[in-house]
Amino acid sequence: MKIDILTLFPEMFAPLKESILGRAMEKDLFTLNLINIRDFSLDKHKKVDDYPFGGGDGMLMTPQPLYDAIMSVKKDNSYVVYMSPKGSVLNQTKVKKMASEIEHLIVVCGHYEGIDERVIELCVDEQISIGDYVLTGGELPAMVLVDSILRYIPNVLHSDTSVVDESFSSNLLEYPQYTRPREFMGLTVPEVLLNGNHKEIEKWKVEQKLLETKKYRPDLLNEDK
Ligand code: 4FM
Repeated sequence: MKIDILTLFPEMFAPLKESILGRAMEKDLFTLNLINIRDFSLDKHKKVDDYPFGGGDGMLMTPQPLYDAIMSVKKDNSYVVYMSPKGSVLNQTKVKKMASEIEHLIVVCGHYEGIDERVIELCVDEQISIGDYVLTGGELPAMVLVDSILRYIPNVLHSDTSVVDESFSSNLLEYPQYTRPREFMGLTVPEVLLNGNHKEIEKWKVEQKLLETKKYRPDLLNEDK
């Protein structure tokens, strides 16, 4: 997959270059391109914002730099997403679908009080929200979206099995996990995990997934996905 992120603050995306995604990028498992919208401003002072018609708080991103930035990367196989609380809320089903279907993802990040509506009308295929709360811009949501999608790109994660039977994919939460030592602060590891009976261990894991889900997220048990 190729991903272009359009933003006024490309330096905010440093986290994507660390850890798992950083190593995957070095191995060319995907291409991530950060584009500074300001570079496309035709204004002599590289201005990218202006006052909203009709009044209102704060500044809006003007359409010209944003439109030109999108058009500079958009091709026939591109899918343009604008991160916004107005979008439908992202879930794991959606993440998987995007990972498998999209060849070229363009993520548009707004900042200030919003972007000119005409850019959405002209260029945006879909608005996506990461949850019902309001942030100062689309950069953090874009990182959440991209991170969640890239986990499904082959070889980004160590084992490709962990993606399959993980929380939410089975619509269940993960079972509790333990590593060494066998006793910590007086608390011990469940005996079944130590006895080497793999059939019994698998049965325990399934039971625990159900118990964890009932305890922490009962709403997930009657959710259509
Ligand atoms: C978006 C602020 C655009 C300013 C935002 C502009 C959000 C969310 C969000 C804030 N995006 N899910 N929740 N964006 O809060 O996706 Cl211009």
